[in-house]
Order: sequence, then structure tokens, then C-alpha cells
Amino acid sequence: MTDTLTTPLPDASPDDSRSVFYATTPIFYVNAAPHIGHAYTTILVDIVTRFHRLQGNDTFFLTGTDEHGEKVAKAAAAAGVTSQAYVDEVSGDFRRTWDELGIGYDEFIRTTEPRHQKVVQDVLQRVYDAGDIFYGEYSGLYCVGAERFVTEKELQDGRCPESEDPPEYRTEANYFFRMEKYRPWLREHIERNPDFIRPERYRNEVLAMLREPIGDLSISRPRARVPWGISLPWDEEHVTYVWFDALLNYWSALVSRGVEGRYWPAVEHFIAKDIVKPHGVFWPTMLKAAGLPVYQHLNVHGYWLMDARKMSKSFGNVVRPLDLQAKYGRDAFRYFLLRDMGFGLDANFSESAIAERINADLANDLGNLLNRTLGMLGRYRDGVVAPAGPSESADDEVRDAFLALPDRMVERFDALQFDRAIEDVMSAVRSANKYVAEQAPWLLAKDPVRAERLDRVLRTCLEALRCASVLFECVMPDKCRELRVQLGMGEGAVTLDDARTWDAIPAGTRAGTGDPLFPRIDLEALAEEIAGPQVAALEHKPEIAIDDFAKVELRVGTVTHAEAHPKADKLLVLTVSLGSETRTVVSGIRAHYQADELVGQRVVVVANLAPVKLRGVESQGMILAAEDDEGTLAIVGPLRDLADGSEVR
Ligand code: ME8
Repeated sequence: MTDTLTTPLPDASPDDSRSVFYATTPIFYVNAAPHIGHAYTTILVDIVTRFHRLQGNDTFFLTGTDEHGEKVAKAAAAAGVTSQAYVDEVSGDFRRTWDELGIGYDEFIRTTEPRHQKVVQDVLQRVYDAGDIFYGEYSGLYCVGAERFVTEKELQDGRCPESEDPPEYRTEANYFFRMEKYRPWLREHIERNPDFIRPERYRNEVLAMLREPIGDLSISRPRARVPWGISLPWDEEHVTYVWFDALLNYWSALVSRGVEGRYWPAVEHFIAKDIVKPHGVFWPTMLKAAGLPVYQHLNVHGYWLMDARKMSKSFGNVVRPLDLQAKYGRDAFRYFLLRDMGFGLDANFSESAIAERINADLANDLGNLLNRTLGMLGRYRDGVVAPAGPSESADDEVRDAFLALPDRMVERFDALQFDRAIEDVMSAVRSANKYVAEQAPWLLAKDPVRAERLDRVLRTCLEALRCASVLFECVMPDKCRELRVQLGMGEGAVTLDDARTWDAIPAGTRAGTGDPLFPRIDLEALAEEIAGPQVAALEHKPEIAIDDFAKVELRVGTVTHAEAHPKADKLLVLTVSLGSETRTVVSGIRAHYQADELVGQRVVVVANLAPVKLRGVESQGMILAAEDDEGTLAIVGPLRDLADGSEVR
């Protein structure tokens, strides 16, 4: 069973002069549950679309799931259910995740929906009738993980560059799309439109592909081998190749709602670098052959890495977005994702990075400005905003810094510099905090002659906060609304123009206080929770003298008992015999070792480490373990049988 989820669009009037912004995420394969990588692209598109809506543009945001193909059929078989039951389940998981993350998509498309299949068949027939599809035989290396043929040249150590799986050799009779025919046109198009694929490194990557023949694209699979797909309209014995099917979602979603005239081709695709070739080569040539205008921009971001490796289900290093949202809050999590990845580049993911970012930017800089401003307004003015009085140059500087931000933010977003856009706003917030310190309202409050000056300083801070709440509206919609409520401005909608005005808070407005918007994260508690290898692994250690090393007392021991920590799911509590004494050692190795396999294990203990309480259990030392780049961890022990307590020198 397939169902559709659509939200009503506001009407477009015939004389509509608004700019159109149509943005897409990839439609995700349903062979894996959503993780931070999928969440990043989806949250990013949500933020960018909200920013365009804030500017009054006519926006359409599409996401969905890619449900056909060998990979999905194999995953269903492995799960022991029908393909349809399987895709319904996982697609639902994606949709629920996006709903819980507050993603404001206009359309969620599934490639198993009849409305999509019909459009795919129409386009196939059109390209077939035009003579751009032919029947032939092909032999080559096929990668099921990436669902495409790969060339010898692309392989890295014999493996597919995308999935890192070894491909298999296949010979098959297929239908082919005359892709090579469109290579000169595509090359010229990209050369003439320098920002068609961006950032530039990905444009160069595609141009390099186009310098040599790209071949024709095999676009069908025999139904006998891969039944899970859309039939070719002229030959029931073959189903459409999954990429030909999937890419067309960007078009079918509009056609099925009758809005293709309104939104095509103003389309902005957002993807990660794994799928540059299908989007940069297959897709534009398909569109050209179908007689459709090509998209406006292909925007390519890097990978979220976990332990220096792409986060991916096949590498087993994924983090679920809803877990992070539950722990850190939806808006703070969105803020982190946007702030900590430079678009186009890879970024390292870690929970301590989220916590540090939240504390530094949101709890300290923004939270501090809000709390101190509302605190002072309450203390000195009973929470009531005074009329706007005359300003001095220090006030004007803060005002000018904020009023320059809307235009700068538009430029930053257009240039895909999202992290810098955020940093611009934060830097103005920091300058407002500095202004408070310099103006010292607490001193002004002691001097009745300076009452008007105090009002001006408080109002400047309130206006700065109001503007920040508008500028951050697309990134943190819930928190920004709450912020404005705390400022006494109610829950009404805002537009970017609200950040182009100053002294807009009416005199007499009663601001309240509320719970802190961004509570500080207890970094120590977090470090305890993720204690173990990650915490101990300082990357660059300073050179030390032998005396420094001699300060560390290392002793051989034997684990006599091991059990799970009652309050932390990453920790084990070990009892270790050092011969003359017994120690309790709390160790963050639970992801790597079972408690019972450790009993009898010989270990090396740092015996003179100051005791520390980890989630309520005192740890009297540390055991040594090594971890490689792949994340495999091994406890270090003596290679010969030595008495417990022997010193390691
Ligand atoms: O490729 N870092 O689906 P997919 C950043 N169905 N982004 C990541 C990521 C990571 N570690 N891992 C995944 C497919 N992504 C096809 C697409 S489109 C017509 C068909 C995100 O489930 C990123 O957006 O493998 C990447 O391009 C996408 O998930 C791949 O999703």
C-alpha cells in the first residue's frame, strides 16, 4: 500500500512577482533507518527554505524515499518480509523522523506511488520515441551498494568509491539511454554556467568525468532477476533502472500536483558528494533528452564523519537524530549541524562538539544577553520597555551591526556559506554583550540623572535580541518564537524585514522572564557518559622527558569480576586484582567487550591515577586499551605470565 502526504500550497496569483524557490533533498534509500547524514541534508533544506519564506519567496520543499532496486529488495528479503511491507515500514520511519524533527516539507514522495510511476513511464516513453533508448548487451562491473556500473578507473583498492564494496562482473541484455550523445552539450552547459554545480570542486569533478566518454547508460533490469521496479512501458519483461526512476521524483512530485509550471526549473538540489555522478551527469542528460529544462543548481555538501569515517549504515557508525534531539533539544541540534559544517567540506561529528557549541554560542553568548537584559529590565524598570530616546555612538554601532545583517545573510545563504551566516549573527550578539559590559547599566541604575541613558541601553539590547530572533528564525524556529514571547512580543509570524527595523518594540511592552532558552550542558557529566577511549584519546600529545613518564605507575593486573555500570550504558565496572590489593576500575569499553568475557583477562592498570567518580561509582585507576582507525578496540596486557602487581617500566 502506498499513500501520499501533501500539504496545501498557498495560491499563486497570475501576476505573482515573488521569487520562486524549489528545493529538494535526495530521496533516501529505505534499506537503512535515518541517521545524522540524512538528517543534515533534510534539516539544511528546511532551514534554507524557511529563510526564503522569511523573505516572502514562493517556496516548495520536496523530500521522500527511494524504494525500488536490488539493494532494497535484498534488504527486504534479509528482513524476511515482502518488499512492499518493508518499504512501507522504513519509509514511515523516515517520515516520522522528519515530522518529529519539525521538518516543514511540502511534499513527501515515494517512488512506489502510482503518481510517480506514471510520470516515469511517460518520460521513458518520450525518450524511447525520440530514439534515445536502444536495446543491447553490456558487460561490466556492477556495484549493488551504489546501484550502478562502475569503471575500473573509479575503483579504489578494487572497491567501489561510494559503497566501499567490491563490485561484481555482470553481462546483461538491457535497454540503454544514449547518454554519451549528450556529453558535449552537458560539458558546454557546465562551462557556460560556472555555478551549475557548486562548490567548484564538485563542478571540476564532473567536468573531469566529461572529458572522457561517459558511455551509454543501462536503464533497465530483466524483471526475472529484479522484479522490484517500474515496468518499461514498451516491454513488460524489463523494469526501470533505479536511478532513472529515482531522479525523476524531482519532476514527478510537481507534475502530480500540477505545479510544474510554477516551480520548474527554479530547482535547487541538495545532496552529499556520494551521488554527484548520478545528479551531475545522468540527471541533466536525462532531462535534456526528455525535452525538459535542466535544474538551476546542484549544491553538494561533504560528509559527516564519525571516527574519521563517513557515517553510514554499512560502516555501522551511525547516530540516530531523534536521540540527539531528545538529549539536546531540536533547535540546538539544528544550530549545531548548520554551524559546524562548512558547506562542501567534511565535518567530524561528536557529542562533545555539540555540547561545546551549545554552551559557547547559545548558553553563553545568546542566552547570556537575553538573561542579563531581561534581568535588568525587571530589576530597574519592572519589566516595562521605555520609549526610544536619543542614542549615542556606542548604541548606533550596535544598531548598525545588526541592521547590516539581513542583506549579509541573504548573500551568505546564496553563496552556501551557512556556517559563516550564523557566525555573522553571533558576532553581532557578542558585540552586544561587550556593549553591555562597557555601558555598565548597573552603574547607570544607581544614578537617577542617567535614567534616560539606562533606558536607551536596555532598549538597544532588547532590539538586538529581537533582530537576532528574526535572523535565527529559520534555524531555530521554536526557540526564536519563545525568545520573542519573553521579550513581550507575542507569537506572531515575522519576516526578514522585521530585522531591517530598529526601535520597533512598542514603548510600554511588558517583557517577562522565562526558563533559560538554552540550559548549559554539564560537560563533566557528558564526559563521564562517553568516558573511555574517546575521552582519553588526546590527539597530539606533547613531548615529555623520561621523568614525566616515570610519574605514571603502571601495574599488571587480572580482572576478577566485571559488570555493566548501573547508570551508564557505555561503562563497565571492573574489579582488578593487583596482587596485594584490589581496585575498582570504571571503563568505557562496553561497546567493545562483554562483561563476562573480561573475567580472567590480564590488563595493565594506571595505578596512581587520582580516583574519580563516574556516574556515582568511584574508579580507582584506568586500564590501557588501544584503538585503531577503524574503531576496533583491544585491551593491552602482558605477553607472558607475570604476577599481578608487577610494575610496567
Ligand atoms: O543515494 N554525511 O540514497 P541514500 C552527510 N536513494 N550526508 C549524508 C551522509 C553522511 N555521512 N550519509 C548520507 C541515495 N547522507 C539515493 C538518492 S536521489 C534521486 C536518490 C545523505 O539513502 C546525503 O544527502 O544513500 C547523501 O547524498 C544521501 O544521504 C544519500 O542517501
